[in-house]
Amino acid sequence: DRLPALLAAMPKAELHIHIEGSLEPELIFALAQRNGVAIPYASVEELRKAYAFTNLQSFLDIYYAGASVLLKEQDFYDMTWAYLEKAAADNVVRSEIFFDPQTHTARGVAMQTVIDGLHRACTDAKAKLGVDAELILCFLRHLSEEDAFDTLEQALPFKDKFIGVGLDSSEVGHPPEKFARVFAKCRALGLHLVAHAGEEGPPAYVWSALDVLKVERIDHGVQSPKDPELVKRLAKDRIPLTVCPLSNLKLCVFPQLADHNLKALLDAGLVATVNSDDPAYFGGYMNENFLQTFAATGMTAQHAYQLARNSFEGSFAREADKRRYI
Ligand code: ES4
Ligand code: ZN
Repeated sequence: DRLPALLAAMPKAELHIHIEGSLEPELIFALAQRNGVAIPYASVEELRKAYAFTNLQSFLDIYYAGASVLLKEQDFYDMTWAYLEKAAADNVVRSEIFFDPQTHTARGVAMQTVIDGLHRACTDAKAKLGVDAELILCFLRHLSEEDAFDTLEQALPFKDKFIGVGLDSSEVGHPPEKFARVFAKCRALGLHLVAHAGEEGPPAYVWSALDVLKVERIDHGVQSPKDPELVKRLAKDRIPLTVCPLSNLKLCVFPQLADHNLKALLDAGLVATVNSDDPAYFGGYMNENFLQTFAATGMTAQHAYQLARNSFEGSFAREADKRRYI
């Protein structure tokens, strides 16, 4: 069976990766030591044992704790470079990387420190790894719209270093329309727009991400099939869904990988893609997501090609770069 080799070797784009979710326990401990930050775990093994999640919130609590070791520009660089080396090994040629500035600015880290470290790693990746990487700034939806506006203002001096904005963190109870005005401003500034919706939340959140925020892609969106009219809309407008199978498994969105609806989304003609989300926490980077999901669901080489094509169609790369792969 040559499917695993195809999955590993095919060039692909990653459209849904939180860079703070690529922090491996070993690097968390190394940075804690380097920066003199105390963490409530005695060892790498003990920390890894805490990665037993029951839902999104149970993960987020530990994810924000892990990010507390990031203080210096070099810390942000080292984290991003480690991810980009793994992406290159998985034949990811384009990556659109989410970052959560509020997690850092709330601890007194300057916006410039965050963005400069992340962006320097992206620049080096193009030259040294052949990976084309760009940044997407995410607003934390459990915080206020005012806090998001403040974050945008702090980031605008560095607007040439990120290509868009997203919306992440605790979904249920924080619908997209809470951020209508800040997304309208980002749209007027010419930034790309995406939002997490339909990960745990209802189809109504996917509708309002599209119609109120006017996003170009939906992150996750796996709850969409609960509303057949929504599936029609996603198909008609070719709205990409950045699906994250191992994330959905680890956060108990689906009881088993065999129950995942990725194959159904593709067979319905949707522009679904495969992504790693928070690979250090969910048990695998891109190729591990492809390999495990294909093994569990009986998808074929046709599905593999479709997923690779979808990843480039859905990306915000320059048209000429996208056409090289589609
Ligand atoms: C996230 Cl899996 C997931 N969902 C929502 N927000 C996030 N931030 C980092 N990972
Ligand atoms: Zn995510």
